[in-house]
Amino acid sequence: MVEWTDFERATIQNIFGIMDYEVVGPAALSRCLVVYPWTQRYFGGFGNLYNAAAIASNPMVAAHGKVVLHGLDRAVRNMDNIKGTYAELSVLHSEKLHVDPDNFKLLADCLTIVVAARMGKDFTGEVQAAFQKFLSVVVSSLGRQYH
Ligand code: HNI
Repeated sequence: MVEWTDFERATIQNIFGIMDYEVVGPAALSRCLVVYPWTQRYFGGFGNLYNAAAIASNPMVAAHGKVVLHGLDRAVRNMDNIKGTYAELSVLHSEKLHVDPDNFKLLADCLTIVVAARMGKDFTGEVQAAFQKFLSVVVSSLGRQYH
């Protein structure tokens, strides 16, 4: 079981509390699709992903970015049982969607970059450490079904 300090808990609650889901979700998923183009293969039904501008203005990418971010909400609300919280989602991504679990980390890194850019100087090393720890637990829990 993962132990969280009061600072880590407060930091994660705060980041998600001030999060603009409408902007951050789409930005993180778009960035992932641009920086790691092989991740596009899972979104064949999303239409035009031809270049960075097309990805940024694709409404299906934007909608799915929000879905993913709201998926992270569940972990925020259940910080003491993230593995259990994601049991079903892990099965879905492995058995049905066949998403290579390495990609979870790539999307998490894109989210970190988007959050860091928005928080500016408030994104201190300690805040980053808490956020990365949270995301690494998420990534490991989503990948659990694969191990
Ligand atoms: Ni992911 C569907 C959450 C990473 C590809 N994904 C979902 C859904 C949630 C979700 C929630 C909706 C499930 C449902 O309909 O019941 N995904 C998450 C989270 C992460 C993540 C929390 C990691 C932070 N997903 C990824 C990655 C990829 C990915 C890295 C591929 C590169 N996900 C998908 C695809 C779907 C999906 C594909 C189905 C999309 C659709 O609607 O067709």
